[in-house]
Amino acid sequence: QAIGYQLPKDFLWGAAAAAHQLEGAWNFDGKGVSIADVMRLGDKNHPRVIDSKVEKGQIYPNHWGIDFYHTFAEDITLFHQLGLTCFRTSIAWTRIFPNGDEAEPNEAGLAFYDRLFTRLRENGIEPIVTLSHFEMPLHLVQVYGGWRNRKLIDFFTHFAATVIQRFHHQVKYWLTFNEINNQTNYQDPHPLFQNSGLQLTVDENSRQQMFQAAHYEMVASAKVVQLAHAIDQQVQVGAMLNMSPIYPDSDDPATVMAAQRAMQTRFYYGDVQCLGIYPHWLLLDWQHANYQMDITEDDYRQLQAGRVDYLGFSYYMSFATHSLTDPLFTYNEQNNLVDNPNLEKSDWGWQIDPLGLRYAMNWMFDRWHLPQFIVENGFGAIDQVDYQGKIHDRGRINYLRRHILAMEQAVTLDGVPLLGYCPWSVIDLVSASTGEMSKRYGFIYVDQDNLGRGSKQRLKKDSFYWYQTVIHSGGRLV
Ligand code: P53
Repeated sequence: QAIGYQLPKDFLWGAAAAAHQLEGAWNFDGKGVSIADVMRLGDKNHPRVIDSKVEKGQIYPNHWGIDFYHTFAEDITLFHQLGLTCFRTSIAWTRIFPNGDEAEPNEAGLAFYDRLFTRLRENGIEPIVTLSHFEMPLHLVQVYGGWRNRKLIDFFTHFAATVIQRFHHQVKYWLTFNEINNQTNYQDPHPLFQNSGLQLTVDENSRQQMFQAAHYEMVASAKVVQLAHAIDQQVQVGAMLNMSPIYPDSDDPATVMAAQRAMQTRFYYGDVQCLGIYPHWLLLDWQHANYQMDITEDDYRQLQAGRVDYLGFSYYMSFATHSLTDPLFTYNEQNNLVDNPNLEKSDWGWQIDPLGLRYAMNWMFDRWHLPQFIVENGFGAIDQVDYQGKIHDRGRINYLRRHILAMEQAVTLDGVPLLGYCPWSVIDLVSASTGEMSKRYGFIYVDQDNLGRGSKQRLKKDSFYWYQTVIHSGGRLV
């Protein structure tokens, strides 16, 4: 890609979502129960309760989503009006393999995505598809213990081969595991469950279990890269990291070193998926901790042969760490992070840092030398509908504007190759961390509350008209 003063002509302007957060229809047409279907409604002070099965009388917002399963045709008309040239969503594994371990897929599930991708293409919108976005079959958790089990590699690659074989003419860009590195925060049960379907007892070593589960996922991802290329050389498979860069909170060298190790820890997944190697510091860390890891010689070969074609990432915020005295500088996401007094926060406490996006893009390109794709970036906020049915979401526009400018500078001034940009989200949907509807991200408002009540009517926010102009001008008018 040539370095210039503009974004490339074929730059993809899109928006993102995920199956379990918008489709609803959780038990329609043969769909199985996913891990998202047993997570109750929470809020910023009350983590979502995870049930072992669907309980009568409990509130599970992903069961209804925004009913996109039934409204996608009309919703895509709105996406087209918005001017999207791509749309990122995921395939719910449970629509294709309800339990995850079947040999034969559920045709009704495949038919749904066929209709969805066809409708997108008819509207000139390129689908970008995540294979695993926090929605694995619950059965695989109950019977196999989730990704702690090596068998999951085969189940996942069978699922991936089935959908890539079926849809490779319609879908060129795939992503394997959404935000695979959220589980760096292994002290919190939610990312372990959402990423890997892990439910651990207190006497299990959650740090070691996390590394093991992530290893199986990355081997599976590497196999998917290879099988996808064997099916169709045009297909591009990406990794997907949650990029929240971690700064030192002072210029004290012990803080700078702590920040370096924190970055190495939070992003080693990128080393494995982009370079096909485990970093030495981590192998030594495992030795030091006396972890017996199940990693075979063949696994190493797979990782090397299945390096990703591009790097997808989400960007919402940056973190900062204090200094450490431990000679290994072991990163602990629950204890080491501190507020950055230079930055403002969203109502959910997420630090707003547009320049951090440019910093992160440079950091990742220096390290992995791969084309990038921003597959999420956005601002969760409460929106008010006024008496005329208008939504003046100035805070969201301001957030996105500043991030787009930083992204453009990373491309035009720093020369980072970038395939596209997908804000989260095109339309209001169920929050992944809290299950709330009221933590809104969309350009399109959905009249529905946290309990699923409302007309489900779609309304264009001010940000809809603003982003339309951004896209139309090729990113010049922000
Ligand atoms: P919600 C944590 C931190 C940053 C992004 O998040 C995260 C998470 C996990 O919730 O998730 C991504 O809805 C994720 C989406 C999610 C979006 O960011 O918690 O890929 O599924 O909806 C926004 O406010």
